[in-house]
Amino acid sequence: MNRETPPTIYLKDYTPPAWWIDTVDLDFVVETGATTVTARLALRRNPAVAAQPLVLDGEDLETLGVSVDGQPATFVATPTSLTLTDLPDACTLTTVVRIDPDKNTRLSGLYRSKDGYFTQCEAQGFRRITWFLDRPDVMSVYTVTLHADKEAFPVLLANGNPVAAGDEADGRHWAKWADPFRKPAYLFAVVAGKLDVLRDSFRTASGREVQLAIYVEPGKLDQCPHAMAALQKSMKWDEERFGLECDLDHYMIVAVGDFNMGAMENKGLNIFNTKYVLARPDVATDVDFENIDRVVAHEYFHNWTGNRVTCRDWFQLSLKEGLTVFRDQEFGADLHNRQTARIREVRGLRAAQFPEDAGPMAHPIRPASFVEINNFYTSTVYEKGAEVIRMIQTLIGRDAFRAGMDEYFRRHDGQAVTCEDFVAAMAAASGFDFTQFMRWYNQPGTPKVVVDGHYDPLERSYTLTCTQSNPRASDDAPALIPIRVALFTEADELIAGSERTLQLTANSQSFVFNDIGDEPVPSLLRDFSAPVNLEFDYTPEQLTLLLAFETDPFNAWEAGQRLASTLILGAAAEIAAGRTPQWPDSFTAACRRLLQTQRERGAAFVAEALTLPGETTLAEQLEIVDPDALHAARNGLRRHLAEQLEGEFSGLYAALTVKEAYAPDSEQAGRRALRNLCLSYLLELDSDALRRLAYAQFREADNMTDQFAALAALANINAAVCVQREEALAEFYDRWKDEALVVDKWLQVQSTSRRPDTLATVKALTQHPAFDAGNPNKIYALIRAFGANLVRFHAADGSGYAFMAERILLLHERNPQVASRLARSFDRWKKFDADRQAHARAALEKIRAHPGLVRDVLEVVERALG
Ligand code: B3K
Ligand code: ZN
Repeated sequence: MNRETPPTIYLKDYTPPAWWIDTVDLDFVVETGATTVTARLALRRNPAVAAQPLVLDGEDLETLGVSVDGQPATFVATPTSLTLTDLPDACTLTTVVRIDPDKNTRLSGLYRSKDGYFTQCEAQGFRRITWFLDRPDVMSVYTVTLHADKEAFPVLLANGNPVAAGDEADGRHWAKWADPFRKPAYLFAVVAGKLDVLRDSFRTASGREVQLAIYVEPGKLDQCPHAMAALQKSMKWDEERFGLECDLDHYMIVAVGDFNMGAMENKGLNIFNTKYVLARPDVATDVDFENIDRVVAHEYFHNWTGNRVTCRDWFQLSLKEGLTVFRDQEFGADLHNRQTARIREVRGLRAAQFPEDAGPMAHPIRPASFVEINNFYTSTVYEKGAEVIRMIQTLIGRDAFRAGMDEYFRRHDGQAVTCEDFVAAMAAASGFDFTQFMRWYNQPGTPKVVVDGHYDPLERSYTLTCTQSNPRASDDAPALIPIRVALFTEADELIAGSERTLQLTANSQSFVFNDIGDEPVPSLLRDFSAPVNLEFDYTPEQLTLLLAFETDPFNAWEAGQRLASTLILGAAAEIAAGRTPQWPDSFTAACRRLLQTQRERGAAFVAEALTLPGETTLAEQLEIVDPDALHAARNGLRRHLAEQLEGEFSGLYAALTVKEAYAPDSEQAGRRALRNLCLSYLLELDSDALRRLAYAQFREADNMTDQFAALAALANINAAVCVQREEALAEFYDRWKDEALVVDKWLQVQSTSRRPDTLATVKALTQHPAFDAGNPNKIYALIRAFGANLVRFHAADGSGYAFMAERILLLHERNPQVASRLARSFDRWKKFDADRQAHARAALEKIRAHPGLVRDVLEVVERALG
């Protein structure tokens, strides 16, 4: 193939920068068709490094001028570098470049979206704005001046504080901003747009007043109060839990409809996907409200974990992301419902991170190499990274963890550091030896822990023998795995004193519990104390007991998931062999008890416990997946439960009606979740009356949670005629076609439908006015969500694969980051049968052979084929 292989970057090759950039003065002249950027950089040689030329990074820049200390300079430019030799040890470099944000479809750097111009610089977008040392260990103080048409772009924002503004000729205006904090270029941001603003403020614990502002497209102000409240709650929580105060005078959030990911923590000027800002009960679900809380908090928490202390290099990404996800998880748990928060985290981890860690893109939370850093903003770096931080807290305790955080900031405030630096601060504060623990940072793969229990009646002792393995790791050395356990009697009581956190440090290790009167039932990996697959040879009776009586809600839920998984996987094998699966009455009875105890156990918990494990998670437990059999088995169990428990589901559906005015709090949300779960089970039955019930809920709901739940249940119905389904889909679109985020829901409910004609529907929707082939949210809702629809994407005839390949090739040049995310749909192609594999391989090879394929997609496809 006549293509240049893109270079691989290695962590081991890290060297400190040869130059520092102390201050940056930027001037943006925003005009239709082009923006001119003048940059004045105060450069200084890094005395710790042997003298080297200055090599700046750039991409898609048209260079208009380069001067050093006011004199035109000699330079060597390539499309991606600008090299200057023979510079004095300190000097001012001025560059003038022209960029074209209106044509920037990658949404990296400065780009146009409907209401103005926005930036995204992490990881390497700043080089698309000006020549720079675009690496996080180069930190500078920025001043920024923006000039633009006053009527079209009345709002001009940059990081820091506004220092001056004024009018110019020809109806134009300017504004100057100064950010007092040193920061890496990836935290730079500017915005020029026509935006409405919601203002508020926050008084910090030490009495400083922070001005808060949320900027949104005109007309959307009534969808901002929830995000504002979330911001204020986050600020307070970080003071209380971690003693961290906001250091800014101005904290701004700007929402934009075209954005590659969720949100971005630019210093004092966060830029958010509208999805994580805008909410009103009639347009956002309970889950949306909770996600907004979490994402607003996440970006705010980055102000300390990421911005004040940043990453030395991009391999250290989990230093800020794992830690900040852990912090937002804890915030969410405190704000909503700790039990169900943990359950959902683990559900998410198993659906996304475990497959990633078992597939071609597996990498340690700190990767050792990459081709394209944007491909490593992964579930592993984020969610497994958060699990690693959580394990640190589990091992040393909450107080020592807090002391470790204090020590981390005491040592490293204002610096760009590594994961080792973080762990060293934790070690210093706790005295814990983390040498073995570092394996979690350096090895990929989900460890498997097989546990065996042995009761000795003569000794009255119970011994748990734990054996770990990780075939994805580069060697057999053991990891340090904290395993929380408790023992229960067969008569469902927690055995006093049996709650312990075992530290598994060897490949195989035994732990003895003394003074145990009878053979106990062990509850293992309580609260999911480590991101591992734990196997224990439970009997269904033991799991039923744990589901009913385990006091750790996570492990009670886990027992139910284990029961359901065994049943579904067994049934899938039966179906594949042409037999009809049988369902044991004991499982139905356990589910009935859950429904009956929803008051005591909480509706939110019961809703989680009655949600069967997803097909993607189940598929991970199989060597070769038959997606049709798996799908039939899982839905067969749902239908069986619906038949057996119809009375209970109907009764609870009626009883759980929320009569108070809508509020997205955890109590109400829990009731809605369980009620809507009852509805979705009921719709497994072929009953016109029940479909009318769902349609009535759809019509009458005063909030999006209930309206959408009814729509989602109807959207799965595969009857030859289902008027309720057709009408609900049509009415939903008609009512919400002007609310972009609701249209995304409408697309996604169709792309994730179980119906056999889903691919045809998705193809038709790519031509629908609701779809926009350049908007990431629309692509995620329609195309990526289809890629996660296990049974439809992995259709036996390869049609799903061919479609995905086509969409990736249509998109890759326009938006490499989003195209690369679509390519990840193929990750698990080798888990399917030979015919499916042949189709998937053909699709992947077609993508790989495409001339000019962007390196983002190339890296993913090569690893998949590799
Ligand atoms: N730090 C950003 C992610 C940037 C992704 C760049 N491809 C959002 C976050 O984690 O908070
Ligand atoms: Zn983050």
